[in-house]
Amino acid sequence: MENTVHLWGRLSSLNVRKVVWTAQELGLDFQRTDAGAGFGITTTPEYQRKNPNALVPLMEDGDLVLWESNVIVRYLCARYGASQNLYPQDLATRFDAERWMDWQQTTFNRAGGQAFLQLVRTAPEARNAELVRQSVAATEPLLDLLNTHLQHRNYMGGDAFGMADIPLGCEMHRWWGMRGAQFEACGVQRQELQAFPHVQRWFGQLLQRPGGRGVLDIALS
Ligand SMILES: N[C@@H](CCC(=O)N[C@@H](CS)C(=O)NCC(=O)O)C(=O)O
Repeated sequence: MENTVHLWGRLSSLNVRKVVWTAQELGLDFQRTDAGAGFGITTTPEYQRKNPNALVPLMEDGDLVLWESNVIVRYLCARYGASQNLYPQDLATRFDAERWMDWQQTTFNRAGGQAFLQLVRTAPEARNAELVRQSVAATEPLLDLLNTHLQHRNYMGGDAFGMADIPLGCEMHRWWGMRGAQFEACGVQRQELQAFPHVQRWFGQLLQRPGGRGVLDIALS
């Protein structure tokens, strides 16, 4: 099958990393153009005709244009992942994955976002330690929840790697890509990965996947 997938977005974005990892996981011969933030492009009328939100990522596959990162992950898995069963045909299994993907967007990402913005995107002298503290307080119960979920499962959906592992794996890359010392410099104590042993085992498996190269092994910026 000839691939025509074109992804737009800078790799410093978690949402772009998700779709790149998915395309790599599926072995697609895709094209990616850096866009967003310092790369621009998203401000052009041509781009905004395709994505009126002026955000990344954006995907084009032939005439189909999609934005919203998790939707792109779902589409790519459904369109190109049949042999890998990344988009489960069984409805109960599929919607179990869907729910975790929504949880990533609406719950985990919001909880962890401020720590990332403060510790990675804000100059040390301008950091707001209270926002970092609140972000840790919101995230650690979610890591506990994830740890319990993964206690009896290899992956988010059960025995096999599936589409829900990708967005949540990208969240782990962002959360654990921030160092304990950065939190401590703000006077905030963060629990380390070993405190969540099932998350640690699962994330360790994700880091081994060739499809995650260039995504799960890059520094945060
Ligand atoms: N819900 C959207 C969020 C997209 C989003 O907020 N993208 C950010 C990067 S993570 C962005 O485009 N920021 C502006 C820019 O890079 O120019 C999705 O999941 O795709």
